[in-house]
Amino acid sequence: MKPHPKILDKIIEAVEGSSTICIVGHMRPDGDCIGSQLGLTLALKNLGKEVTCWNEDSVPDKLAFLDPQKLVQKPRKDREFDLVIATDAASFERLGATGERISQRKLFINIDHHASNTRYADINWVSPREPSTGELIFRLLKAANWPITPAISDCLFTAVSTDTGSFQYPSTRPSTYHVAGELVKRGANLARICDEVYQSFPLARVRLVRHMYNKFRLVHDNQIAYFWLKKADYVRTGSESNDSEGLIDHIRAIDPVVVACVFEEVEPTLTRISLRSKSDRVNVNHIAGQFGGGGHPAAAGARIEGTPLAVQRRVIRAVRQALDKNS
Ligand SMILES: [Mn+2]
Repeated sequence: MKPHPKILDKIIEAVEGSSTICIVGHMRPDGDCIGSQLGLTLALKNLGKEVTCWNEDSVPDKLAFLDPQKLVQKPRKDREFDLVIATDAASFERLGATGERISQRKLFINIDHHASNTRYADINWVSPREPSTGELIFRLLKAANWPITPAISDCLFTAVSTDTGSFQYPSTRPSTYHVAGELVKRGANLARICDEVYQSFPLARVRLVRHMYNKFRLVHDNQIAYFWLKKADYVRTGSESNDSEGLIDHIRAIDPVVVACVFEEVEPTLTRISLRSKSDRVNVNHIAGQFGGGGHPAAAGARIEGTPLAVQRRVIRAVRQALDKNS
């Protein structure tokens, strides 16, 4: 094993010197966020720490199997903590309402892999070459010699698997497979995880997928694919915002498509965009950055004010420009 970075010693020391610890994550949590939050929560509970795990939004249904004890809870008022650790949250704003609830703390640690991370805590372990925060949590537990139980392995394997698109995204490295192997060795239940996460879509989501295939548009020589998700689409299909996660991968997977974009209506004049790029030619983190958002070179997002049509025009124009500049 390579020697671990010094910052890990600082984090381990901070955890060992704390009794009350709160683990927080970003709004609309994904597999990496929930897996990292829960994996770390379980590990620190096993050390005898008093651990609270907070997220503004609830655990998506497909990840509920990771949390039979219902450890992930909505933030509450007036709690004090020796230590707060944020996982997978690129900015303080991404914590949402949770951010307002963690002001009574002695120390704040930020563990994340987003290149756009704003380093908002007292100790920031930000490693953009890592494809998931789950991999960082695994390295932390290994370096600290804190036991990695089968339940923790399930959480971290889910984190690593979901943030790499099942080990397919180019961010996947040899060490990612190594970590996944170590987690399976420690009891991660592959069959259960794959069944729950990838083979158990609710029917409402399938209706949403059908809607997406009917409505998506191709522009710029079929190199850009996009579609809109309106509130009415959720109502009509009986689905909820959670169900739209990963929908973008369907249009990303079309051969001539280089950049995929989903526009989602939040309010009549507020749109959430998700961007995916299949090529080094287009860095969608930069495009999202033009609109006040961020993420990774191949996957990023933003929230943009304006009428839907104006937002669509501005975003598609930015994507066209990025494609033309590097063609
Ligand atoms: Mn992540």
